[in-house]
Amino acid sequence: GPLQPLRRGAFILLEGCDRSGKSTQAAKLVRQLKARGCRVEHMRFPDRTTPIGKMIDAYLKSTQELDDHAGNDEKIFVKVKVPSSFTSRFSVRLKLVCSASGTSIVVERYAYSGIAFSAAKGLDFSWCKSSDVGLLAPDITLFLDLPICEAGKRAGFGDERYEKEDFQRNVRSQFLDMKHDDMKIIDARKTIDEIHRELVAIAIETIKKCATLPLKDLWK
Ligand code: FDM
Repeated sequence: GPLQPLRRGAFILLEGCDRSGKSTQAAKLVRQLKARGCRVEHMRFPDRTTPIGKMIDAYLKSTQELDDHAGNDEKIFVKVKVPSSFTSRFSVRLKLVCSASGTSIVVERYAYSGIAFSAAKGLDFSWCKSSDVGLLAPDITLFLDLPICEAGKRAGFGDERYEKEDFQRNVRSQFLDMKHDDMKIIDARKTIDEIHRELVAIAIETIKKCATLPLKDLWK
């Protein structure tokens, strides 16, 4: 018979402002996809368990100051010629490309967060974008959109450096400026289970649709 094309997994990205429910939904989504027999792994940026992630964690908790060009993300460390963002973010490409088994990944935050937060701090939008051109593009980006006044009422809001309502409003508008066909806006005011069902349906559709499609690069 004809050769079967290799099937790849999907790159499913969850984005959103702080306290929009990304971690809750990512964990539920991964569990549900596994229950349905999908091979799937969970990743997040920043990963606060890595050495650089620990510095970022301290920065976000305001216990350590970093230059803004250095504080915003792993990618920053390009500045000191340690391409850490690339090691960590390339791990996204490695996961998809090196698993002929077709493992999908559910990722919390990625280039859009880096750009939205950096631009909201006043850094030049094109500069923020430039180091992410050519990274692996998500197959779908699910933007969990919660009114900032609602986010402000959620437990823990304000614990970290960026959790201020005016700043988050700016971040949200930066995110929305990057809206494109592969970015879906999800109403994050709904219940956890309603959102979960919506995300599962989109994820399954994306996994089916992408299985034999080529990978894409961001902004190329
Ligand atoms: N953040 C996240 C950035 O400023 N730049 C980035 O590139 C990324 C990926 O780090 F305030 C910010 C966004 C948020 C914080 O918080 C991470 P969580 O709760 O770990 O997602």
